[in-house]
Amino acid sequence: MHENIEDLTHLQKLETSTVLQCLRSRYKQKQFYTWAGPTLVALNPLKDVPGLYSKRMMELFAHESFTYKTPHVFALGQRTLRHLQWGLGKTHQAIVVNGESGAGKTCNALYLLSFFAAMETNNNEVPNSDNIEVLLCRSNPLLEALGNAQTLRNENSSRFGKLIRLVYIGEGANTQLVSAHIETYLLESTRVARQAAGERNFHIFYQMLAGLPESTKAELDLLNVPKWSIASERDCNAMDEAHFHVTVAALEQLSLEDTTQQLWKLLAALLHLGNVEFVVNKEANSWTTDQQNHLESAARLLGLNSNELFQLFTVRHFQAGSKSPAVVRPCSSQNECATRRDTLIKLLYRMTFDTVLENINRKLQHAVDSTFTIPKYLCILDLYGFESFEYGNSLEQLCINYANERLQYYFTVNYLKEQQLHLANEGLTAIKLDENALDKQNLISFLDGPVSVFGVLNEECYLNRGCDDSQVCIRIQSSLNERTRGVKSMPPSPRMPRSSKIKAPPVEFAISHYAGLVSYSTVAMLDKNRDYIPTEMVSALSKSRNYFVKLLLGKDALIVNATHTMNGRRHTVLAKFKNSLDNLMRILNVCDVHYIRCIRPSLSAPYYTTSPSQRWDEDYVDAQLNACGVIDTIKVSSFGYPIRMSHEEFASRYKYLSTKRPKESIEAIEICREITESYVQLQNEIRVGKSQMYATEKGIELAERWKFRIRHQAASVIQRWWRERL
Ligand code: AD9
Ligand code: MG
Repeated sequence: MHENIEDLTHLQKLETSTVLQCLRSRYKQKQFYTWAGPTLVALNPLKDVPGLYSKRMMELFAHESFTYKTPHVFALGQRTLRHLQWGLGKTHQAIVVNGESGAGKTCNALYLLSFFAAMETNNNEVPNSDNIEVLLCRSNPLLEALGNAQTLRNENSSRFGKLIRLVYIGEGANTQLVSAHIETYLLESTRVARQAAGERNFHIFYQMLAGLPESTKAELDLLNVPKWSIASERDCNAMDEAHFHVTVAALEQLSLEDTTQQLWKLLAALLHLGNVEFVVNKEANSWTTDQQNHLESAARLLGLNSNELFQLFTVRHFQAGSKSPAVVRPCSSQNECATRRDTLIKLLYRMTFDTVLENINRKLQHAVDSTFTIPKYLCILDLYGFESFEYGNSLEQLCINYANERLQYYFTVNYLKEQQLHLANEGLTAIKLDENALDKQNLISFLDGPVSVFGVLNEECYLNRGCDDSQVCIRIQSSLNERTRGVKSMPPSPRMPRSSKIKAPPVEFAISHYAGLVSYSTVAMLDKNRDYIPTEMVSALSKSRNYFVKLLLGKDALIVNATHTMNGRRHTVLAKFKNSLDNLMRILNVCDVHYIRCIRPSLSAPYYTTSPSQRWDEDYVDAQLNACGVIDTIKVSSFGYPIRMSHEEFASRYKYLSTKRPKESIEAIEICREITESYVQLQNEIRVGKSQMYATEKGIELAERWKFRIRHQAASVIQRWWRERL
């Protein structure tokens, strides 16, 4: 039997196979959205669906009398907006969009944003280009140009997490959007210096190479260069030039024209820096380069002296104490020079991203006079989904999966509480909840608590005692071995060289996340966590003749200083990330949270496949449903009573077990009560709720068996009656 219903929790049998069946049949019928209780499951159509997000559709969902029962992203938007406008639930609202890479998080978040923007435009009689909703929509292509990239999974993958906070004032129909703020999380800045095979750098580089006029390219020394090592021109695609113009238009519309020229200058400098390689001069115990032209161009564009710039890459400064003079020593390997060069590239890119974001935020921010009105927030969270690669999961994946672990825990706790309330309202207080769902807290403290994976990685960075990758791994494994639930030592990965005699030292540890087991590699993890920026680099940049570089640094210098803790230690990447997630959780805590779980039906690239059936990979969908907790949600909502049906249906199905007959004068609920009360064995297996029946598999099996027996007996009685009369 195929059930095609709009809410998965209404499935008669709540289990993975029926959920999958239902979603598959809906997908084939081009029904891409389904409720799972209050959560919206969004299947990625992998291509544009005419009319699905049209203006007409928005109007339909925005209509006062429209109930938001039909599953759609606009229905969730409308429900959230109603909560905010009419003060249903908490004052502030949040929508969390999650799912794996390419599942459709960013698309759904954008549709939500355009829905909220359209609601405002409806309210404003004359749309004004300075309106927040207009500015917000315009800022998106710019942020995507700087923060998105083509990956193996997604041609437009967001490489940063994003929280858009919309600020409203007023009540009911007079609620009005007045201000907004965009917060970002952990930009994947390593990508700017190096990309995995088959992936690209951030879009902006290719847009610039494809779209800048020749005259500007000449000014930036970008002409006649056979190859850029950080962003090959050969990787430019047909759309980059068109997207370049969209980015430039966004910069203009946000009145950031000033920034535009500076931005090209800085990005060109990064391209030049990426091409600088290092050659050792053994006699002079120093380094030279064959790419003097690129070094000169980079130095000119950054407003620095080329010699001084080269020194930053090739010479290390040590300082024993704050009062003792610095000791200077050439770098010991080509690798070390390249790492220092990449540190500068990453630092400059990160600062550029932050500065553009700051400018956007400045435009979006309108002072809200809170004397007369309390601002209400509506937040949209588009955070990277759970990630697990076969090899080489590193600090980035640890952060991403930790964030998902915390969001999932938050969801489970709150959802459980809501369900408890729901059951209490149903008059079923005696039902015990599955406390195991809360066990996940152990794993979170295991990741970020005082004695934890983060604890070890941070301590080693602070102590700086030269622990190698394998020692770090052993420390993570051994100091935490009492908490075996979360961590297991892993055999060396097949890529690691193995010797039959020498046992390879461990560099991998595994964590059993709610979404699956992930094996992490400790190779270079400490360096990534330390994210060391040499002080001589900061002081050289502060002397730049380019005011934009100084501007970038002025802000970041504060950050660099601020990243020193009380006892003079720099905050690590993990410490900063944990901090920003703590803040995020504080925001979510004061919000009613609504969820969109995005599911990608198969790994096939958008547009390339033709028939919908080709685009459905059952195992892959199953894994995602588990990973983003949809199955959990449904299980939680069934609490050991997975079968639910209306009183009427139960009464009509099991009328044989009752002495009463369904009649208009007798309410179905009375028949249900009579059945469960008269069959002692059913009492704990089938419960009568105020709005529906709750049953276990066993309860239904018993009821069916008795029904069969009674019908059989009745049939025999009738047969006997006839036989006696014939
Ligand atoms: V990542 O974690 O940032 O790599 P997302 O954000 O989950 O990822 P994204 O929204 O970028 O995925 O969607 C990936 C692609 O799927 C898009 O580029 C579209 O081609 C396609 N997509 C996603 N959602 C829709 C949709 N609702 N309608 C049509 C869609 N196409
Ligand atoms: Mg995205």
